[in-house]
Amino acid sequence: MSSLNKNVPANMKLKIAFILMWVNLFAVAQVNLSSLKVNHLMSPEGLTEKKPTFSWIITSNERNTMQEAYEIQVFKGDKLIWNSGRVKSDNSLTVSYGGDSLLSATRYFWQVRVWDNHSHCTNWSTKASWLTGLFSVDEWKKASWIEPQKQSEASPLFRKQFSVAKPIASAVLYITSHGMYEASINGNKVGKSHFTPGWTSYEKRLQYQTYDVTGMLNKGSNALGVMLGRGWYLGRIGYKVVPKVYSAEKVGALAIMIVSYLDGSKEIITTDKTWKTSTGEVVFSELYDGETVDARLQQKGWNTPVFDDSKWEAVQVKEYPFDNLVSSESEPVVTHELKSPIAVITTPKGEKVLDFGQNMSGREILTYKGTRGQVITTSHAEVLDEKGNFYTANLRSAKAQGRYVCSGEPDRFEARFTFYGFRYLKVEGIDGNLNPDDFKVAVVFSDMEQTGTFNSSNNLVNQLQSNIQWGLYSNFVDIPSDCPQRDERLGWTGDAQAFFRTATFNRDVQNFFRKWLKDLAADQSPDGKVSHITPIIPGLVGKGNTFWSDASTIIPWQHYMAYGDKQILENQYSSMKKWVDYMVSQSKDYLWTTGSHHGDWLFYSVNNDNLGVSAVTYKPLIQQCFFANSLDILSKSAAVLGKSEDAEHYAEMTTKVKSAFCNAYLTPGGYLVSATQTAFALALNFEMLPEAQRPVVAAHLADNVRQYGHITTGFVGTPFICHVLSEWGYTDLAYKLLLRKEYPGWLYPITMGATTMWERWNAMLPDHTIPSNGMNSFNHYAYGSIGDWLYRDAVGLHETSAGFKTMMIKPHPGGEFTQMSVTELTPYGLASAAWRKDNDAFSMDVSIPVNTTATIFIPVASTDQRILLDNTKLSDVKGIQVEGFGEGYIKVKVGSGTYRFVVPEIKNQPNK
Ligand code: RAM
Repeated sequence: MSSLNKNVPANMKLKIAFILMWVNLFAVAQVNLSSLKVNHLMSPEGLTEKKPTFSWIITSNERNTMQEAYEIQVFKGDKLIWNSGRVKSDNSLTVSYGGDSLLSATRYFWQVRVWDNHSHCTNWSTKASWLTGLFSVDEWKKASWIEPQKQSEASPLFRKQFSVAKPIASAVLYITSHGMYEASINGNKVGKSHFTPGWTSYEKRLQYQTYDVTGMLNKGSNALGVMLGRGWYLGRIGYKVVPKVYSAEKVGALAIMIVSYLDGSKEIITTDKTWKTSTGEVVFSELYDGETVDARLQQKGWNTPVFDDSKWEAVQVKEYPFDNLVSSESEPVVTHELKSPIAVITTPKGEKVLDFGQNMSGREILTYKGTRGQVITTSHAEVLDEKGNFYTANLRSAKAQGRYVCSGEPDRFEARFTFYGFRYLKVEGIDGNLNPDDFKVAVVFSDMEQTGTFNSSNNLVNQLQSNIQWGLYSNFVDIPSDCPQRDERLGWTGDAQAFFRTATFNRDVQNFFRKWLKDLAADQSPDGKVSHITPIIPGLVGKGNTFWSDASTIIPWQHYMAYGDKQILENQYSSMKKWVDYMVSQSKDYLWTTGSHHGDWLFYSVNNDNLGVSAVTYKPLIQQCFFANSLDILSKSAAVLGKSEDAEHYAEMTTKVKSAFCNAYLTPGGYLVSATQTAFALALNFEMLPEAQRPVVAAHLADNVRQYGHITTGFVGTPFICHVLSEWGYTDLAYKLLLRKEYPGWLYPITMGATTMWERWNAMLPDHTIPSNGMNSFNHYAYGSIGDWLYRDAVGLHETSAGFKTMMIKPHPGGEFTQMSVTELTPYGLASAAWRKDNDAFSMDVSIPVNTTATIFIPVASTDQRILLDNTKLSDVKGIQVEGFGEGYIKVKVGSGTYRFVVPEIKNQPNK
């Protein structure tokens, strides 16, 4: 739809309309709106943000399309409560609500239309909505915490019967718990989330969830049921036993349901002393140890109105402060898919084992009719040992077992308050052969939208990409964890920051990390130290560790660059600053050498190191690099937030910290006190060195890689090494590291059948023996940080300003690949990049979202190499801006749209 200017006379308008009709008939521009989000969530429920932000994605079949203006309308019911008017702006990501105050517990609708730079105006989008949360903690005072009479191992049930006398307009349930809850209404589970209310720094931030339950209520009698498990709040958690310090000693629930009737009246049902409690079929539940379900104890229909609860006990009512209650703002954990076994195995020891073909986080669903009282036990393992037997030693003290007691009727068992990290399931208690049809695995992780794909001509590398993604799925179960299987599963901050950029490429993790970063800040100690685990386990204190604590600066900054919303920097700024100021306070003459640190965790070290090949990097050298990097990030963040004094102050300090680094650790010949890959990579990546020295140091790094012939970095150096090699013209060596099939190397685990990333380069030896039982997970994502190099360097799709408003595509072909491609759902829409080598030709297919621009780097040997764009000589294509030649690339600036560049003769093309 095109807009006609108001000042044009009527007869002229007619003529214009007529002409436009003909133009439209022959060239119909299709400009569409999609992905309407409020605070980056699709139709969120429970938003407590008073000035929420709106975003949308524009698609168009016309090249070089930019948004020129937008108009937003917000409604309460049918009533228009805010109209932005036509706002001239290309902002389609973070437009703030500008109307009157919003009301608590209310649904709002909104729509948007935009004008583009080709004089098109879209239709109004379809309306999207959001439901506000409870704006004041006082609203919670209407409800009371309810607890069982005694804390036992069994999961308590709570129920409340109520009646609905009049026709309902809406019903909304706000609910949280100490421990985990599963709520139900009239026998049906409320929502699809698991492990609610999620894991946070509970004493300071306990989340509640908001559910629109309008469709779940009946006229007449209704029943609201809540089942609780111990979960992260009360269960065993942490790698050491620590005293419990959370306020509640029992599991408990807190809920408010607001029922609005069509006649305008309201009724509020809350947890209070009128609720009744009992226990049911879940008789034991722990995150590490598993769940026991006794189907004989099931109280059928306990959460329906017809149930007789006369034998149930009264609940205990308890008082706790409400000021830690916050509305949940990240996607819940849900079941993503059901996996069937790919093989039924009898091991040499005679164990009956099902192989699900994929290491993952999840839990089995067993549908089975056993004899009454028959006990079936399941155990979970990531791998089989060298003899092919079931292997659980690396779970350490985690029992990770399901125990199911049959009722005698057909039963369906699925754990509720736990999950397991596994590929293999051992089953005991079923005579004869296992029937694979009786078993499925529900794969569980946070419900983050898929954003990226990667594909190449090398299948082992494609499997590596799959392993990276499964490492993400398995470890993004409400918080970013180190591993999903052993007695750990903690939010190790270093692992999270090493993997963050790779994660942003694959899934939309912005809400997931917005939540987790708030816990990180809540866990920070008053002197500024950041914990190496978040949420913190009270009693397991470890703070102020380089690389781990730097998650507090690195993740907010990278989050901002990936998603383009500076609110993340506003949220985290004081936490970032406190951490940086802490480091400054610990340094002397800008050199920081004190404190206890994990160093280049799990670097290449050989047991009998007579040859001195272990790659130990001096810890203070690592510290100084991350110190400078955090200072630099803080300075850049201050600039984005308009805090110019801070920006200047921390920029000056960054320079001083870098020169202290050079004085202490750099030799005149361009060596570092630790001549390791990690040391060289960090110094180059964080630009610690004088410019003249950088190529010299890069050459030393290249020599080191050639001499070893393999990677030697641990968690700290791994995210950077390939990027630095590409940056300095050694892409051939980056490919050499990537493609190595022996230990240590990324493809070694693939040749050993791995389906997720391993914690150690050598978690399993070539003869399938497992060298370490203690700390040896087969599902740790830190080394998966190579993903970032694959997407951003090898294929080369890279943001050049926050949120991909501008981007570049700079491929680094090599490694005998014939093609590589990525697609990436950026905040502005789908971008893609692919390169291909075909006999003599090199081609690039790229697609740039509306409202963004890109610089495309086409690898050529010289300026006069022939380049075609969509079969026409590039220099003859109008409207294309060739920005020049440099470092082996022709640079071309383009607007939105899809483009195909071909270099017909690549004989002389350099290997980037
Ligand atoms: C291990 C964790 C994690 C690592 C820390 C230092 O126990 O699994 O991966 O960050 O130690």
